[in-house]
Parts: sequence; C-alpha cells; structure tokens
Amino acid sequence: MITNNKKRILLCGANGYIGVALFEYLKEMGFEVFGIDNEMRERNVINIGGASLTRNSKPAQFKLDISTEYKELRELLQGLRPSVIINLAQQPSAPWSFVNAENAKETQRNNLVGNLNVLWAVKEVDPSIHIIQLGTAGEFPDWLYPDGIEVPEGSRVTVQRNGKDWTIPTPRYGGSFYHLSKTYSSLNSDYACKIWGLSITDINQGIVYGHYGNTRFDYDEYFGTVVNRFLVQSIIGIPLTIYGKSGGQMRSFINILNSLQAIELLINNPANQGEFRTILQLTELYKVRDIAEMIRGITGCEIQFIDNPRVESDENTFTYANKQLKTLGLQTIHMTDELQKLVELVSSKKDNIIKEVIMPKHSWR
Ligand code: USQ
Repeated sequence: MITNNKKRILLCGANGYIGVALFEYLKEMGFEVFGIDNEMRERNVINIGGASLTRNSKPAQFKLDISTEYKELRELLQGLRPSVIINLAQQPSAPWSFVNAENAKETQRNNLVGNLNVLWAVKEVDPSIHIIQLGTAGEFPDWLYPDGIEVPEGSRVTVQRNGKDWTIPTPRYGGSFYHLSKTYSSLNSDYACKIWGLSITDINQGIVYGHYGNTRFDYDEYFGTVVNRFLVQSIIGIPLTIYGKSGGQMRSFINILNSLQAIELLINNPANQGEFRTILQLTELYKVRDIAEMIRGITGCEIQFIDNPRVESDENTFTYANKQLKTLGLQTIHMTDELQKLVELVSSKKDNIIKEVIMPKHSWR
C-alpha cells in the first residue's frame, strides 16, 4: 500500500456530518487539510427547527459555495495545489428533497452544479488532482438489483462507438430526487474522465451512523439517518419509528470511523488518470427492524410501525460485491459493538433533544 501522509487535501463540505469528522481525522493522520463550506447544512437544520445533539466544530477555513462561486473555487485550487480534492459539499437528505419543488431543485442544483464546478476547476488547474466524490449506495436501488443479482463494484458495460470501445458505468438509477442527483453526477464524472483524463473515485456509500470527534449528530426527520434517529428516540421515550408495515427494508451501513478510514485508504491508493472508479463504501447489511430490535435489546424501548412517508419497498434484500476496501485493508466496525457506546453518548446529551423534530410530517406521495 502506498502511504503519503504529507498529501495536501482540499475538503469541500468540511463543516458537515462527515466533513468535520474527516477534517479532524485526516489532520490526526498527518495530512495537510484545507476545508471549505457554505454553511448549508447548519442553515437547513436550523430552518426546520432542529439542532445537532452534540456541540459541533466548524473547521472550514474558507466560506465558499462551490456550486455558485466557480471563479473562487478555481483560484483556491490554483493557490493551494492540493493532490486530492474531496467533495462532500452536498445536500444529503432524500426526505428534504421531497418537501417541495424548491427543495428538489435546490438539491439537484447544489449537488450537480457543485460537482460540475469541481470537474471543470480540476480540468483547468491540474487534471492530475485526484477527485474523491461522495455518491451513494442508493444509486443501485433494490428493484434494479433484486436479491440474487449482486450489485457490482466498478464493473462496466462496453459498447462500440465509431469503431472504438466506449464503456459506461454499471446501470444506476435512484430512489429519490436526492439519490438521482448523485446518479447524474456520477455520469458527468465518468464522462469527464473519458474526455479529459481526470482521476475520480466515486464513493457509493451506505448509511453512515455514529459519532466521531467534534462532529454534529442530527436526529430530525430530514437530516438524521435511521440509526442515529432510533438512538435518540430510545432515550427520549418515543417508540422507534419504523416506516412501513414490517421494517423489512434492507439497507447498507457503515460506521462513521470506518467511513473516514476508507477515505484515507482511497487517498493513499488513488484512481488512475482517466479512471472513473466506483467504490462500494459499506460494511454491513441490516433490515430496519433488526436495528430497532438491537436498540430495544439495550434500552428496553418500544417500537412503532407508522405509515411510510417514503415510496419504497416494504421488504427487500441485497447483495453487494464490496471487495475493494477490504482488499485495501479496511476492518469492519460492527454495529453490534457500537450501539451501547452510542446509547451512552446520546443519553449524556438527553437535555438537548428537541422532541418536535422527530416525527415525520412530510409524505413523498
Ligand atoms: N427509516 C425508518 N424510520 C426512520 C427513518 C428512516 O424506518 O425514522 C427507514 C427509511 O424508510 C429507509 C431507511 O430507514 O428505508 C434508511 O433511511 P435513512 O434516512 O437512514 O437513509 P436514506 O434516506 O437512505 O439516506 C441516507 C443518507 C444519504 C445517503 C444514503 C445512503 O441521508 O445521504 O446517500 O443514506 S443509501 O441509503 O445507501 O442510499
């Protein structure tokens, strides 16, 4: 394995849930890290009446919106000349993208244009800069890869075009306007690798849970992901909100520290020039009801089944070919070993919980 802890990193979205954790982690690992952020996450959480459960730091040194300030982004890249740019500056919530037309448009505008700006800036400043972009495991929905059809990692379909081979990434789709923003960006990035020879790693990440360093911890209807939400509900006495009749939705998960370690491995083992590399960044598969049962086993909380505000299958299963990170040395952190510690963390912040933002108020239908 190649290691170069002196690498200079430009981290877009450094004040977000993964961003703060990654900024701190990479610094601890000896990297030189510069962060930029436009404060979108903080603003959006405040606007829906929420707040991070934990007091979060904001390490970004530059206040900049990569989706609207192209010239500034390019100048920053020119001045800093990082060897890696990591783009986490994304609107990450599927439910938020369904609140109204404005949110759907803002999600796709921010995510697609921000990604396009990174592609163009890298092309103009230095095409050898390795781009790591945050896609989602949800680019491979269960109806496209039903049980028995493994979600492939990095494979491509080859077609002939003007007598030459032209490869396109593994079929993708999406389960929300948010997830589709990632799919469209993946295709733009693949195209940029083909025509400009860029080096891009697309992280198709599962649901991240847990806490690291001074990062935020959201649990509201929009920005809290399922495990973090259930943990908070179990402490405040709200029966765990399983969406749908059975909680049989299977999803892929990754602990936040594993997510940081995986990104470090990808920094140290970059994609080749001209390569659009797909990484399935996920470590465990669980059904939503299994997670609820695990938390009930620790706290003795109750569980409720509520009308599903989302449009998704009640029951599904998956298999993934997530071999690359294991080959690079990632050791799985198991959810079963983490929940007790997380219950204790949330319990210690019980007084900060805002009850009103927990129950879902918006339907996708
Ligand atoms: N769910 C419940 N109860 C809740 C909250 C969620 O049953 O109170 C269920 C949902 O119906 C869904 C599953 O839990 O079936 C996951 O929901 P989620 O909100 O934890 O995650 P999701 O909307 O899928 O999105 C999250 C991140 C997103 C990332 C994605 C990876 O917000 O940024 O891309 O996970 S993946 O799910 O693999 O597409």
